[in-house]
Amino acid sequence: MPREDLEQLQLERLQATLYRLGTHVPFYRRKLREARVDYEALTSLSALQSLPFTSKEDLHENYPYGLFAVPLRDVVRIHSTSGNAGMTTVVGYTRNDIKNWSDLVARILSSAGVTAEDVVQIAYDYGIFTGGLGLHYGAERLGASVIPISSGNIKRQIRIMRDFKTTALVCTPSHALKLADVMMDMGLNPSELSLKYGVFGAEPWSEAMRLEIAERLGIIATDNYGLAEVMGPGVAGECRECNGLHINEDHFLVEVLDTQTLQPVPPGEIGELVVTTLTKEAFPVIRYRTRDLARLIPGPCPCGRTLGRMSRILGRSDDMLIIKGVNVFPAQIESVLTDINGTESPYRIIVDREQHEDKLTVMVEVTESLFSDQIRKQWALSATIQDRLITDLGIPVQVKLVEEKTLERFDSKGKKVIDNRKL
Ligand code: DLL
Repeated sequence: MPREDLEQLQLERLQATLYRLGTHVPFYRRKLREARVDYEALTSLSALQSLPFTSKEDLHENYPYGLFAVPLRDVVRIHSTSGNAGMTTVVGYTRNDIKNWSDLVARILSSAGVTAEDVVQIAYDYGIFTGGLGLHYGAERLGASVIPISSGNIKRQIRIMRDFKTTALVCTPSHALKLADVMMDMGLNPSELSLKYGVFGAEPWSEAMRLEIAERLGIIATDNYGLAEVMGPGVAGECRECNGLHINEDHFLVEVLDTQTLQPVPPGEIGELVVTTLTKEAFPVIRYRTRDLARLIPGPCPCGRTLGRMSRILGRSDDMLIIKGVNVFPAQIESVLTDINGTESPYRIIVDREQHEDKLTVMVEVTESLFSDQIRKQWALSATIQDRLITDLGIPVQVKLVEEKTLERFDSKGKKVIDNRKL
């Protein structure tokens, strides 16, 4: 679509979204009134900059259904971000939202090279996380033959990949490398497989990882991005040029803002992605602060698509970590420790990547008396902390108790996190 037509479509859809929110969601009605936005008189996309922001905190304060713009009767699906207890975010979809979502994910798979001829194996978790079902519906929409293998039992995933002649693999990039490792252990050469494409997302990765995956699995590896708050996968994805992710701009307005001033950064510079949905019915959001850092890539793409491009995700403007594809906030860990110990004990969060698998270790200081002579108590405490963390975070955690005053004292939370992964 020519840019001019696209912008006209965006404007019309933005008006409709604001009308929907102003009419049906008290939170937005109030915010729009406070910002003195006359959404009925909106005549240009530049008005976006006068609209209020939406934050994760706004979502929490209106938990569970306060920001839904339709009655539950019209909601056919409910999802959440990959984060677990304490930070749960609930998002809903109407039948039409699911249709649009499927179309957009199909578009992303198609730009990555996947067609109706392909056998697509989806190794994302099939659950409340948007990855599994989101990619599944998109691949079906494309007409591909979909294998909903989900995330467990890696050897079985590989056997099925070989026997069912899978041509496209859909999962996190670290899972792809893990699969390559296990294939080696099984004595299976990836050239015996039928794989052609890998469509990867849901966690940060690097160009070096792309090259490694492409080489080891003999595939074209593309990146795709999304988040539950605005839809799930389907927001942006790479074409086979592998040089930036095309943003599905007919459904999302993406701004890149300076994290301090919240003003647009000069074109091509890094800032925080702020997303406004244009077609969502059940859960539209205005200027959602994703906290993901990226930059826009100016200029047309040789593939011919007119949709603008963004870089891969280059970092976060908050302290969220993505461990085994799951969003984890240090504050969740801290609150478990405070709950169990009654006070805030010094701790350290260590994230490693061993054989392409993320490992989370939490080191906690305990009093000298407990540390020196009460081994059984120590084990019990460490098991209690571990159980609670596993339940709250939804991923495996190793807990190590250390002697008082072993860990350096830091004021800032950031320094309590040691991320050794070279992404
Ligand atoms: O991860 C949705 C998704 C599923 C995207 C499958 C792509 C493929 P959430 O659980 O809400 O949703 O987590 C969203 O994950 O804000 C980013 O920080 C991170 N993220 C998602 N895709 C990428 C990517 C899904 N390609 C959060 N590169 C986002 C880097 C990514 N980070």
